[in-house]
Amino acid sequence: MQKRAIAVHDISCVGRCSLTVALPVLSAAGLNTAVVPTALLSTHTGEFTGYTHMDLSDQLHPIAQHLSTLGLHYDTFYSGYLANGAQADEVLRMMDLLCDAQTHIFVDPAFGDHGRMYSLMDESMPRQMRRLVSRARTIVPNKTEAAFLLGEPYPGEEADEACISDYCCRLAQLGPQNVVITDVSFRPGQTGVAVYSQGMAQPVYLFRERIDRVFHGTGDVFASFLLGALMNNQPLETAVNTALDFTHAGIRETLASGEPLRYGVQFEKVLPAYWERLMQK
Ligand code: PXL
Repeated sequence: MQKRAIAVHDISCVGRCSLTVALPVLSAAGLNTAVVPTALLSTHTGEFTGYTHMDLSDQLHPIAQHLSTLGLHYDTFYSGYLANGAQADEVLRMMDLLCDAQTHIFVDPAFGDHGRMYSLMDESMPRQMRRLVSRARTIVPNKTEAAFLLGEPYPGEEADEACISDYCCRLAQLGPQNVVITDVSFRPGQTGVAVYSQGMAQPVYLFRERIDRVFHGTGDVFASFLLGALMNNQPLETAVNTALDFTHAGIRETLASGEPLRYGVQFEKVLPAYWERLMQK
């Protein structure tokens, strides 16, 4: 039977992030994907100014309530960028209404990067996002979000293995079975992720060549590729490798095209190869 996903993120009309990434990637992974927008923005808040922003908090519960009457099973519930911290309450209520014991709750706590929270975030966001993290089976914070979720200051670009390993263990203690921390680097020229599951003594680290530019929406592209691979039954480490490969392939396409990086990663061009990889059993 075809698997069903529900993705709960903002819609940024232009800029390739959130739902405009999650929907095509999960669809390419063969999932029947429902979308619930948390906010509507004209662009993401990264390298644009003058964007519009509409908070859709008051829609989340009515939408979830109606959807719950349909009696559908969601194989995964994928949450990301929220309009404000209080919206976490609404997302938890959605989980109550729409998830069952088999639903893979996958939380991308998308609220910051490079040591700072995103522009529109309020101070309650790390504490509120921690509540979603506690309900999740898998979380994919970047290094900034991992630190802030734990109430720690940003460890800087040079966070060492002991620091990242400590973050993984402490985040897993909040509840999630799987913790994948992105934007990890112990050496110039490399970037990668820490992959940790409850019960492991240490995370596994997977690296790729670092391309020293800021690519907007990379976290969303990586998380969506990862979830698509997990839902196609790839084991965690294999799925992370798949996500890293295709995120990097998308980044190379973007650089080769010359499109300004604020318009996001050209993931579209790698979707056929992604599908092929998922179909190799
Ligand atoms: O990619 C994360 C993200 C999602 N949604 C909005 C953003 C950002 C990052 O800046 O601004 C609106």
